[in-house]
Amino acid sequence: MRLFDEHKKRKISLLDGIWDFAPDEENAGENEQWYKKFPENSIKVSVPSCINNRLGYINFQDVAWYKKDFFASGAITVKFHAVTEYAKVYLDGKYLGDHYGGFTSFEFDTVVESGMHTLVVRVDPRSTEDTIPLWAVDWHHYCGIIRSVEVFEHKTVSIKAMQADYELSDSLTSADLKITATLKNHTAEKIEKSVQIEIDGTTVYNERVTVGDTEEICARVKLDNVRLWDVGKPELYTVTVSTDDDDLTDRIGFRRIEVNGKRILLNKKPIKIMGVNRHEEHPEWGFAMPAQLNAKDVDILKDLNVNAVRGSHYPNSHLFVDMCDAEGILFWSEIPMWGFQKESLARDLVTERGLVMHKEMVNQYRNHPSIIIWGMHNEVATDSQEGRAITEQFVNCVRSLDPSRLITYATDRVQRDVCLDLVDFISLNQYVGWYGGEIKDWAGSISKTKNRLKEMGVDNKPIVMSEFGTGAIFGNKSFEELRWSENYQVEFYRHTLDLFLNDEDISGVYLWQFSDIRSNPKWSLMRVRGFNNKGLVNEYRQPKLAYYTVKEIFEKQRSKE
Ligand code: ADA
Repeated sequence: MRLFDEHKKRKISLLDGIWDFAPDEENAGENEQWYKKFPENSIKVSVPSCINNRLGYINFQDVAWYKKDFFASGAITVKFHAVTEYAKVYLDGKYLGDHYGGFTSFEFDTVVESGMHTLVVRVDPRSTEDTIPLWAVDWHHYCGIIRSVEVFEHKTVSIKAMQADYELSDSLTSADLKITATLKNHTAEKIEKSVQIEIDGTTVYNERVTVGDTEEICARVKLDNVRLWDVGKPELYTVTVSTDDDDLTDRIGFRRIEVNGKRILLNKKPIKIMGVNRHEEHPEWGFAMPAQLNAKDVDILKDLNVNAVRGSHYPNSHLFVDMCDAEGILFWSEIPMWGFQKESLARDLVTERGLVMHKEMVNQYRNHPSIIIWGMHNEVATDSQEGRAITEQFVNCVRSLDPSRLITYATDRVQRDVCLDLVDFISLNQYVGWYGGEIKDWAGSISKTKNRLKEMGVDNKPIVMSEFGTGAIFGNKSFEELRWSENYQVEFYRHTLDLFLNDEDISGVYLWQFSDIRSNPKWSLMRVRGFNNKGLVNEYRQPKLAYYTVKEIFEKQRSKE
């Protein structure tokens, strides 16, 4: 689902709704060919959803099967917006294909006779040492078909993808825009099509194109008097590629993000990032957050006066990023590579999967103007040669696909890190005053970090505090600033935000974290209630005391700018 209609001409069947579901704890379904004969004792579940939100399934981490019947005829595309983690897809008893990676979309083209058809999906959420994420992450492994499923019926040629790249002039007043669209011919013969591209209703391309199997078209457009997309000023342009019987719409925005010495510049002006880390997660919905809850989160984020969100730790739904586009909130997107040790980083399959995840993330999300940062990974062994090798590959891959955005990764080991030269700015995850030390130790810790960056010769880059925070149990108030109290969290953010927002070398902050989240049973001894309690709001989005503190500090900071 998007915040606008992607297609007006295309025939779409949205398969969201009630599906048959059969858990396969013994992993017998493939041998027993459940894709041909679905188990009779299956239950009904709604899609999209996370199976873990059903009673009795909270820790379900086994293979499971889903089935749905639908009507279609002719050339079709079956599109899954996200299945966590590994999906094998069968249509009418035959294997259609597979996909690894839980937070990006994938699709299959095929041809069917007119009539009812049966879609069966085998979902494998099991973690191994080659999976991204690994088992031991600090979030709940919600699994299932977590985002929508659609079937497209094509008449002749479909518009598969559209990518908008641009260069802004020095004065940022005009843009050289390059729109690339991929066309796919679903008929057996070559076909001639008249293809149009419109920007905000004005036709900028109108050509007859001969389409073989697939065809890429490219329109170059010079736009003057460009309305810039900016924080709180979300100027968007609607781009539509269409033929007589298909269309594809996306929304783009023009802005420049760059690093200049120790500053991050948005549209040539230094910015102070005032952000939060946010999991797209809710205790009753898991990752399958309904649109209305995502919209409510955006309302709260605006009320909190943030100008940025880090989508920790996986690509968020397009809908949420659309909302960031539409509200002028900056977004950091990353893949779910969290906490890998060097042995795991050395595994070929891990690199291979990580690269695919980066490619899919960049290709699928690149038109969003709110995304200014691609995150390579989070707290992995960047103090090792294995860490350097994989980081180098990720950085090269992402830069070659998209040189227009900033690249970083979040490090928790700056004193020993050997990869910091590879990225545009340095992102520090530090928990002084929580896992170790006292709140008053922050100043010393920051100056130690700066000295180390100098020794390593990377002190010429901007610094962002990508994670810092304290656990506060909602409702736990105290006269003193005791750990786990809301009062300690208030004290912590008063002190740290005063320090960071007034430090010329620090380009911004992402507080850990927006809301409390359900954690992984692995950490149950550290995670009171089974939740990571460092939210400014609890898991039901009720504000803690620190919410108001941060809101006020961010408001003051905004009024200075
Ligand atoms: C890490 C990690 C987060 C969260 C945090 C914490 O920095 O990146 O996902 O686990 O620590 O709360 O300890």
